[in-house]
Amino acid sequence: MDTQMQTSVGGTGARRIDVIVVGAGFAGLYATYKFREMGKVVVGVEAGGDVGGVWYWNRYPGARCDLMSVDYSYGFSPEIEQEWTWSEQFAAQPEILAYANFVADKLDLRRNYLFNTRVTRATWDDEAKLWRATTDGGEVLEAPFCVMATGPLSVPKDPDIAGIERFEGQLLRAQKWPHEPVDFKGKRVGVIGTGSTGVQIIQTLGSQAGELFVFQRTPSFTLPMRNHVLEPDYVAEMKRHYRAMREAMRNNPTGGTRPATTRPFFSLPPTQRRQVMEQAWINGGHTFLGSFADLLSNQEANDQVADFVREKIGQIVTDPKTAEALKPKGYPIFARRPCLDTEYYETYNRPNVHLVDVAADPIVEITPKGIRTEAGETELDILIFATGYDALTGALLAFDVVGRNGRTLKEKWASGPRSYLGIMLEGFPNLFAPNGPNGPAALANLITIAEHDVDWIAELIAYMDGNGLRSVEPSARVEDAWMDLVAMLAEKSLIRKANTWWVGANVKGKPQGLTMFIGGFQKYREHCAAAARDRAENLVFDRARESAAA
Ligand code: NA7
Repeated sequence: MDTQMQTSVGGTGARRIDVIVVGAGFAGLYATYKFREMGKVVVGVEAGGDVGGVWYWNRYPGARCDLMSVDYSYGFSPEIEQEWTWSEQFAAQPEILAYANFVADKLDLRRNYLFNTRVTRATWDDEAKLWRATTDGGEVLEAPFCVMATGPLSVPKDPDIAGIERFEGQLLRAQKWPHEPVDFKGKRVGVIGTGSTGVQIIQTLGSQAGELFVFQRTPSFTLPMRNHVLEPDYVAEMKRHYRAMREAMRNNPTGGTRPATTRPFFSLPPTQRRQVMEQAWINGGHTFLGSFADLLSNQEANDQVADFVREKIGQIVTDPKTAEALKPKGYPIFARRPCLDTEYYETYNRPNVHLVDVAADPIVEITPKGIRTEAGETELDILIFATGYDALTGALLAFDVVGRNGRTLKEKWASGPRSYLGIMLEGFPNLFAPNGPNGPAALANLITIAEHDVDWIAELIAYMDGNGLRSVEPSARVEDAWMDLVAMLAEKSLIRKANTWWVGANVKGKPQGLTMFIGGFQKYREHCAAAARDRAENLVFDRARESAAA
């Protein structure tokens, strides 16, 4: 760490700085840059050995972002936009990690970070108006502001299956993949999990493994990604038009450039609807969802699109029994995050790839040699968990965050996460969570949201600096109103009808419910802008001073 960042060490042994940033993913890196540009002394704390967040950890074969590279990149620096060149429409993990490194180098961000370090506890001192964060390295950081850029998908979740520790083969977790290459040649490989991660691993390992066994509990709907190399002419054009594209992204419900229509499904006659769906299938990507406006609100429209995709699965997969097992049923399409694939369904036509339908033949246990289902044991050399995350709230609840009057975040969120705009929390002054729960995170582009949220926070901090204010938190009234709005919108959406991480269903004992703002990024931005305009009404500044004056 740079010596300029070594600030005063008080009598308590704590290091006194201006802003603590937890995380060196895309939100954390931008926050560190932004606050440093404001003249603040920033220390970032990151559990990984380097920058990149989820892209640092997720090195599994086939890892790739299913948002377009142009969208899934920073918009704050025209220089970075011009200097960095994406090679594919949908970038693979190594390229995204290289991009994060490029940004960190260019902006010299590493000097602000403590790597291989975790925050173990963060406590608000209401008298001193400071957050005090303790790290597992024994360091104590004190700062008026704490930014939790801990990511919505950063706490891996193992499957709830007995016997994991007894497995004698090689056990690999997608979200903590080894840095060394893994040799799959001639090996019997098992994969548990068929969400976005599992789909990417399966389609990649089908041609590498000796035998690949897919233990599928819930099939995902997956649509063709149609990834391709970006031609130099297109890249040049894109670079000329970045500004206009970023503006369009800011005004798009997804925070990306994907078009969204206002056309309802049944406004078109059946033959035209079919044409639109065929075209969406050919175009690939998430364009399907934007082809009709009501796919997440009209069950009948949703059913027809789901039937269309099931029909495609039946056409691709040659073995009728396997095709049937791969067809998702019982939940609306798009209510579980749709995956984008490259020949995922085709992979099941390979003789070395075997689908084990564990909904029909449940897993009993993991044995020293492999996996035992009710029907028998499958012996494996390598077992891969692609079993998801304790998403949205997991990282913030993984350590003690103690707010005003000693109330912990675990207590505040005992019945589910509550926040204001997904950024601030009543009772937790000067604590900010870009991409936090109850915001649009996970339903829109996380980099666009992160940049927006960090800018919003920075503006608030600048306002406080300019007005001699030391602490801020939302009033209980505005937080309740925001939560009512989030719940009211969620109630209208088909998303809550599937058991997914979106609703907390994948973690035993977790409060269930859709805790994301589903009104779209553009509307979210409008809410945030309005909140900033009416700051005095919505936010409580310097509570202590107020009560002293009373
Ligand atoms: P997901 O989407 O949460 O998928 C996890 C998968 O693991 C899912 O298919 C689960 O089946 C499966 N799973 C979990 N536990 C078990 C057990 N015990 N037995 C069988 N199968 C199990 O995580 P991903 O990492 O794929 O994707 C997360 C996000 O990252 C994704 O949405 C993108 O936004 C990027 P289940 O559905 O619970 O039956």
